Amino acid sequence: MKKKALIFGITGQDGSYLAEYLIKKNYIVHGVKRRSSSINTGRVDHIYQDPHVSNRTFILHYGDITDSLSVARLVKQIKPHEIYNLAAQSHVQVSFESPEYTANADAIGALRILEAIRFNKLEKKTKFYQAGTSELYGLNEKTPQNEKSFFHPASPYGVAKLYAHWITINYRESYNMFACNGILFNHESPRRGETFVTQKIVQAMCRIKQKKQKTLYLGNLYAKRDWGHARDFVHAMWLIMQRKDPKDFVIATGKQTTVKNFVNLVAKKLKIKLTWKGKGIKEKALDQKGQILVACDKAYFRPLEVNNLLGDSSRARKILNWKPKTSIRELVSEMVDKEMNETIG
Ligand code: NAP
Ligand code: G4F
Repeated sequence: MKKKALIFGITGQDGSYLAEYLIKKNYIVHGVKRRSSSINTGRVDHIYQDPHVSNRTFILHYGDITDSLSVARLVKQIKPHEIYNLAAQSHVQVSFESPEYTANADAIGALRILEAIRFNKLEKKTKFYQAGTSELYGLNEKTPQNEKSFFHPASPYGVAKLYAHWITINYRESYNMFACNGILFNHESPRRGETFVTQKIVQAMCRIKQKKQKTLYLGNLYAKRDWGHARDFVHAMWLIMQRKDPKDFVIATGKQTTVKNFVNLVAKKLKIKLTWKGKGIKEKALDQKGQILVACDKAYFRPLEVNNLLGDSSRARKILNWKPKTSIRELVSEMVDKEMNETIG
């Protein structure tokens, strides 16, 4: 019998890679998409199967993580072996603008799924994965961060995810459920949303190369992130769910890069020569003709910044035998190639 997985957040970056991965592993994948006025399935269109096809392995359902009834109905109807909760308002800066919605989706969303498993009496059948985040460490800058490092979230997003983290552990301990957290550090890909810094840099630098844009405006150039590839990270999610006993795992590359260095890596790949000048908000990068290609804009600085993230994933490497396959240079190369191929013409 094929295993059934239910993915909340199927239309997102990770949801699309995870769905591909599970289909290859012979699962039937059910995914939850939100109703939207414009089409939001671009990342999964290539695996879409028409409802009239028999024995479908990829099935989409309407639902919303903020709507308890839809969550409960889907869990009851599908009775999945594995549920992956990847649904979230996932943008840290946006969470300062929409803190209440972020709490509803990112914190209570996890609770809604856990409760649906419990009151449908699926505790023994259904495993639950919660998409946790390195944003939990926030102001705890003691690196590298691992499963034992303390949490000090620094945004409404981080605080909401902290609730989701602990409610997952609470249901595991209270009801003996297989419920676990992946504490994932930043992971990117050509499918990354356009307002996250890596994709924003890639898209703008490609447009600058093609003379379609003059300047890229950024916020804090000195934030340090541990950036991996989403494809490698969804593999870790699946491994976490295959264990006999539920456990929480940090997933990270263990290598750190600043935002500024990410700009340099993209510029290098595109053969754009940058010269950095100035300090603070006045810092900028010029091309050989003295044109400003990169500048800072205070609109992109956050009320509170997470400066220093670097993960120690030795537990995952030891117990799950997981390690990242993609280097940051390969990640940049793949993102730039995809963008250039799509926009050339
Ligand atoms: P993403 O691209 O922003 O995808 C988020 C997904 O959640 C989308 O499918 C989105 O639907 C869906 N969603 C948002 N609100 C929803 C709601 N109310 N009901 C149902 N679905 C909703 O995020 P991602 O990068 O794939 O990340 C996946 C998960 O991992 C998120 O929970 C994120 O917080 C967490 N995480 C990400 C990273 C990272 O570096 N990528 C690191 C650590 C943790 P629409 O397409 O309709 O917007
Ligand atoms: O790409 P970012 O917006 O990602 P951030 O805030 O690290 O959050 C991402 O990773 C988390 C895991 O640690 C996830 F939980 C979360 O869902 C999301 O996927 O920003 C990265 C860094 C920040 O320090 C930000 O201040 O880049 C800095 N930055 C500088 N200029 C900018 C910009 N970020 C954005 N989005 N846009 C800018 O113009």
